[in-house]
Amino acid sequence: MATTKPGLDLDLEAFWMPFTANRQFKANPRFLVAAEGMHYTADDGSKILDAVSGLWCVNAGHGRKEITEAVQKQVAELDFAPGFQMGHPGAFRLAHRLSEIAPSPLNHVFFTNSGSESVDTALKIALAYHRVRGEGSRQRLIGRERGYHGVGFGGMSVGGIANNRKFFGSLLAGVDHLPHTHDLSRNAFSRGQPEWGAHFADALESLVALHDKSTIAAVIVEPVAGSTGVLIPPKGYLKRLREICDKHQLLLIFDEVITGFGRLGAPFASHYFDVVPDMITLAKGLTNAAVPMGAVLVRDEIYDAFMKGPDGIELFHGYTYSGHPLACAAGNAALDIYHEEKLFTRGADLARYWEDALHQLRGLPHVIDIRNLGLVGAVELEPIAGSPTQRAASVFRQAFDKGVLVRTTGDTIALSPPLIVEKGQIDQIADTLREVLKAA
Ligand code: PXG
Repeated sequence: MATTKPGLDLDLEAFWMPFTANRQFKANPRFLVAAEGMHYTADDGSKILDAVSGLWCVNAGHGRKEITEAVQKQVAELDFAPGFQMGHPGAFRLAHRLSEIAPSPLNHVFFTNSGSESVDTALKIALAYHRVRGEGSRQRLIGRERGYHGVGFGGMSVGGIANNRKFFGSLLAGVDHLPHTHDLSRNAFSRGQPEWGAHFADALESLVALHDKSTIAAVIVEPVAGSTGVLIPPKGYLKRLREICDKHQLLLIFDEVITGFGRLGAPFASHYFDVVPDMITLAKGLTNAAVPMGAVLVRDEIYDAFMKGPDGIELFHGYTYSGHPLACAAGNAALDIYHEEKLFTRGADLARYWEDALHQLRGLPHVIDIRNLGLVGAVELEPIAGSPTQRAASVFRQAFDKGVLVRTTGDTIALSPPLIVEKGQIDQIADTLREVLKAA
């Protein structure tokens, strides 16, 4: 059956949309046709304020001319260069610049094309690292309940969102999970990091006792869990995870696909929380989302272990498009903007204003929690009995009709505007949500 989009002369059937209720969307399609700065333009010409940076990725705002021009120039000059046994300058330049921003000593960069690929790459590096240094029995990977690490088999396996796992068989063997840290009975309406809950990290000691450290390769967590609905780590939690990993020589991987590139008001969450992991996975803001790209930042010690091996290929892993010239051009141009406009720290300047604006929504009908850190925020709603997700879905639709794009996950409204957001626009986001929630 052909469904069509009136006015755009489009048949909607062929495109199987990702993470989308296809039938619902196609019955009532919403199209975006242009974007600039803080706004999308919908196909009816209306301007929509982007309160989620696209999908947490357009950190410097839309339609940045510097990035457009850099990509245009690159595609005309060198459209593609093989990345295996060949190089091009943009990839080395971008890797070097990333290593300068990264917390020391994460001085090496492996390029991928998405967050999912970054996660699978980091997990593979962790397994191979233990093997090349002579501890190949370390094969277990530990993730966390409610974690989101993309949709590859590795990321899905360490991830902890039931719907993303249950359809896809038995996943990777040898994976276990830490408990998540979300407890509304203790922490509802915390401003910034919750005071209570560092002890959730101690569950790692229990997993080490159960499996023995000699079987565990790595632990992966999002410093702030994004997709599952913005879960802020309790004070001291990440430091404690780091200590336990050190004690048992487990690699600690921070998945910073969302928290990277200024989202918390520091270049990476690792800086914000003052905890240095062994690897950091990146994507999204790396190119300001203009061209797909991901990366894994790797500690010296790990890279060096591979470089001491026999001559020849040190890591049998890579993608046709690892370090693609267009992605590198976009990445280099995005870094220029982040530095020139001081966007890595702008979130810190605005964090208090953002926090106050969101917490003013407390007391509105069905609001059971509000949480925030840097320029991330979430409003959790009481689900409609028997119809989970419907309340938030309705808020999403009404906010869109009033000109603000938010993101929902379960019954949580997630917010993460581009880092160029102005105070007046923060007010607009909060005012729109207030209007919609009053009637929810
Ligand atoms: N890790 C984390 C922490 C992510 O947030 C990925 C890995 C996977 O990245 P790719 O590029 O393969 O999608 C992500 C992606 C949402 C939402 O609204 C979040 C993501 C993607 C789409 C929607 O919560 N995060």
